[in-house]
Amino acid sequence: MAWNRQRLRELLRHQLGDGLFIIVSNREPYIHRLQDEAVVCQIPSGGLTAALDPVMRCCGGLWVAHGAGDADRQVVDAHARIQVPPEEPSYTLRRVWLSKQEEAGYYYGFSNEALWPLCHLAYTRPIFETSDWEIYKAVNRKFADVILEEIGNRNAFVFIQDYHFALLSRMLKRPNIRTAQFWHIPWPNPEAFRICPQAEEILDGLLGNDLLGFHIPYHCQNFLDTVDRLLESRVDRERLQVTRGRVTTCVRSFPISVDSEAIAEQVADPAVEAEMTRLTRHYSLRQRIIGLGVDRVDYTKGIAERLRAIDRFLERHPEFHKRFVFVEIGVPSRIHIPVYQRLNEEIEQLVNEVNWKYQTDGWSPILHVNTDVPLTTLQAWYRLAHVCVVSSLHDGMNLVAKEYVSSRIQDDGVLVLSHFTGAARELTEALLVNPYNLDELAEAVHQSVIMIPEEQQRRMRKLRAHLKEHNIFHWAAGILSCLLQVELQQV
Ligand code: GDG
Repeated sequence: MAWNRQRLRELLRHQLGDGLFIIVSNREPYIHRLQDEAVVCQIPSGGLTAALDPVMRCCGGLWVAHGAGDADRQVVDAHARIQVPPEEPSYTLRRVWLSKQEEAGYYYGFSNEALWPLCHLAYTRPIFETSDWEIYKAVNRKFADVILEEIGNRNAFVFIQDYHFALLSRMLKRPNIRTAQFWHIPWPNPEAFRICPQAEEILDGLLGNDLLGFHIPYHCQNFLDTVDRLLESRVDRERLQVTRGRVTTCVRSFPISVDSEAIAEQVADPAVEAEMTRLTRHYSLRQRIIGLGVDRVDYTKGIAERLRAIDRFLERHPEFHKRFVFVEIGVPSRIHIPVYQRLNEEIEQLVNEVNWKYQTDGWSPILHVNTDVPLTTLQAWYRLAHVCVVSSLHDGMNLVAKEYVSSRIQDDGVLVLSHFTGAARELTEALLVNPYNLDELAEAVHQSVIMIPEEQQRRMRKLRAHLKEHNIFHWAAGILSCLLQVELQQV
């Protein structure tokens, strides 16, 4: 039987006992902003929130995160807490306040200028500033203090998210606390990782966890190789665990996913269908073949490569002029970092160049949407698109690929997917491509637009069947039951 909300809830009720369950992440699942002098609550886009909110709704507990919204302070109680989601309060959000300087050093600096490029092999050089590292450590300490205050002397399971908190588990180490950490981005090989001046401290920090999760076995192997090479410890490759001092850390893969059944229901909603009609009219898309790309604008996502491939496809196949439109939805992110500013400019320029080259009779091949689109609109695009292109140069998993497949309720459409995503290990019925190979990517776009309906269905059915089983609850149940077992063994 596939994992669902109910089974996950039972697992947690059964195994958690009276223990407190805590999630820690940099980004909060709900953010309060001021709009036209009123406070509005928004759900930030990004893979992590989409994945973990359904889990938290299931089990209650506490979510600790950076309070980043300009109205966040107005709505919390004296302990910086608020019940969420607003429409159906089911768990507590505890906000941690960071100064501009802390945000600059910990988030933009060490997390996103050092660790992000270090772990993604996308040929962007990491920048290691000692001052950023000092702030990163201090912010990890600040979160640890908040969490310890919340836990008191209860038993607690803390589930830490991502590369913003490499040092947190070590700081939380107490007999009443068990921690698991999920690293949402790739782990590179030891040669790539060892250039980091703080490599040993980071590895030592992560080995404070009882359980450390990555998306795919390859990232686990890279992590074990890195520890073996750089740190005094015992690496057991049979059992996939590392012992350092008196702590043993299990290292396992848990491929993250989406709530595929919920997505299939949501996209069939009349509101999504009305939005499909509106978009088709508004952008004159009737009779057109629609291609789609959706990302946070990031140099790891291969957006420029994708746009160049569309150019190459149109160059080689003029019969698709006026028939094909590629919709590129790119939400700007991390815009305080210069390399991201340059990337936004590069994409803007490429879109203009390709459109200028081909546009005629009211047709432009690329429709560029560079703002965050509402969920209903995103789902309408997923349903309208005949092909979705995910061309990441390196990506831990990539949830867009899984959302697109989950939205294809008529079993049609084609997914073009980079080999260098975690998702490519599972979604093998996609057209798998090397995004560095422009001709191959352009050819995959061509193949998908000429693919006969029977072949589309054969592939899409297999992809959908896989996600029905390997959904977000399967991921959460895997990692949480593994964490809760760790507790039982060690008591
Ligand atoms: C990291 C890892 C891993 C995007 N634009 C809009 C929007 N989105 C949503 C998508 C999707 C999410 O953002 C992006 O998820 P990804 O998985 O592609 O990417 P990252 O943010 O880089 O996430 C990644 C993930 O963590 C989870 O572990 O898969 O490898 O890099 O959910 O739908 N949502 C809305 N409007 C937009 O304009 N509503």
